[in-house]
Amino acid sequence: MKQHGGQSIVDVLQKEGVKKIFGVPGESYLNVLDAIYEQEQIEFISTRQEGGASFMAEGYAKATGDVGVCMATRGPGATNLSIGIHTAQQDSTPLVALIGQVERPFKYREAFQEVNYLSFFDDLCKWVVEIDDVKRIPELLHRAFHIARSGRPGPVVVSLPEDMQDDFIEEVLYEPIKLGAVLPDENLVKDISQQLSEAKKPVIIAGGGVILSNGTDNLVELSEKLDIPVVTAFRRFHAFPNDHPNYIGTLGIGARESLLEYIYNSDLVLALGTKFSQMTTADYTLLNKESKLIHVDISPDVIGRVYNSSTPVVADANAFLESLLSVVNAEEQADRAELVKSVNKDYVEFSTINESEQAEFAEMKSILNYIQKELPTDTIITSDAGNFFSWISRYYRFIEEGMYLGPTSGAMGYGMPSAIGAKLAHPDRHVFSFSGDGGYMMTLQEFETAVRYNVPIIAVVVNNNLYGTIHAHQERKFPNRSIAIDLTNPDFTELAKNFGGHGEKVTNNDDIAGAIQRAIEAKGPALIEVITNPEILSASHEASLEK
Ligand SMILES: Cc1ncc(C[n+]2csc(CCOP(=O)(O)OP(=O)(O)O)c2C)c(N)n1
Repeated sequence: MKQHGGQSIVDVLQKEGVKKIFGVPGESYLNVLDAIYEQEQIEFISTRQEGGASFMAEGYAKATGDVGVCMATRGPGATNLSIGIHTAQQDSTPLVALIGQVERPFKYREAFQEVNYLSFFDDLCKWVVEIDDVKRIPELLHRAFHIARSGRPGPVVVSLPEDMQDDFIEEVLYEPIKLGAVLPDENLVKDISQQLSEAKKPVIIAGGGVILSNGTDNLVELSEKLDIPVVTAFRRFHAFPNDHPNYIGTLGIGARESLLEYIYNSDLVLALGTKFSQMTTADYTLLNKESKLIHVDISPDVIGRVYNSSTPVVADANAFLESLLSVVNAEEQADRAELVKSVNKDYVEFSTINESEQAEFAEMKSILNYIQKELPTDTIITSDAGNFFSWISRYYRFIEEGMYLGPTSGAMGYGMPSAIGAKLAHPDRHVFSFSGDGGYMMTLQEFETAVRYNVPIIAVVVNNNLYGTIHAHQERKFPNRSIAIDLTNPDFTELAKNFGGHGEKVTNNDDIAGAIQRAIEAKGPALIEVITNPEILSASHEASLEK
């Protein structure tokens, strides 16, 4: 049977199991849209800006563990889309971005909206491919999915010249490429088991690779068998249950000094599926050159990039854990029980919320406390970058099926669109996004997308009328010389209502429970504006004032 290019593209997407595409429609890919019209498996979620679309696809991918798909038209659409592509790259999230391109005979003339994607996206993703022959759609598009999800996952950009989509091909038999797990060398695993059993002060750093490979249960078992404490990498909280007695906290912004000291002085570090980002490593100061480092990652490119590991292992994190569990002997371990207890105690003290009597403002910790205590443990939290995040990082405990989706890229504007992606993936779970007033205003138009598709997210906007993080940086570096940080805002409550959603304002702690319950009962998109004390810059600042 003959298909035009658009039909062939949609055929591949169906075979890859795609259910949602997030994008802004454009005239450069009408054939693809028309082919989507013809079928039922894939829903096109039409967003208000391509940045929102790429964040939704990225959040959807993180929430499902499979490839997210977004779409944009030529130049202006493509450049708008790029923020989510950068985030997927830094976060190792599998994403395929399909982008329309100018007609093949018009290329290289700076034709209408022309951008050379090969150079533009070169540093932003794993692979950029332009399909200029309709016959190669099945081969190249399946390969795009394969590259996005294999090895260290990441984004792939697929450029689709408009006229190529008009060409016809015979339907081609070509199937998705599915790989088995990358297994570790057995002898190496035995050696590692020996090293771990002898270590006096070891630590396990759990990164995104543990989440992507579904390795959390095996990591819990290993940590219990060997009595080794576990720390999570920046914004990878749910790689390990935060209420486990072997959990000792998270790395990144606001990591406690005693935790950094503990890791620096460890004699053996087992790093699982982490790239040792600048944030995770506190500007590359995390590890001591004397410590042994067993670095397990699915990608050889990651190994040795930041730290020279004494035992490098190329393997899928979960496959490695399974292999290690089959050889470790729980009886033959150095005695570490007291050590684990004391570092965990330190974490629990640091992260326990003292209930507050504060009546003048609402407090982030009281909101988090409510969600944590009153809502199911599988609640999903997403966030932007911003100072308000320091409370999530310090106080919220991700346990059982609980999930955090946040940009390790530090992209503002991520929280609410990614929550939409997550809620579409898990309609029966509560999904809260947290943003500052600065970040929320970067993608607020996507609240309308949530209303149009009736996606009942709860968007929490922490309003201090300030680019607070930058204010805090300025106070540290150039005290009393604030510039460019003051904001005025619309009435967020009215804004949400104008969009057709539910909105309310929380000005003190007593309002929190009612506001969250009403937001849930609204059964549609809801916004809760939270008025916090603008004098308090972060969770650590607040904690220092309480002392
Ligand atoms: C897209 C983007 N632009 C700029 C920045 C730099 N930046 C980091 S935090 C921040 C201010 C955040 O303000 P807000 O969202 O109101 O949160 P707050 O820090 O006040 O809690 C800025 C401008 C960024 N991280 N991302």
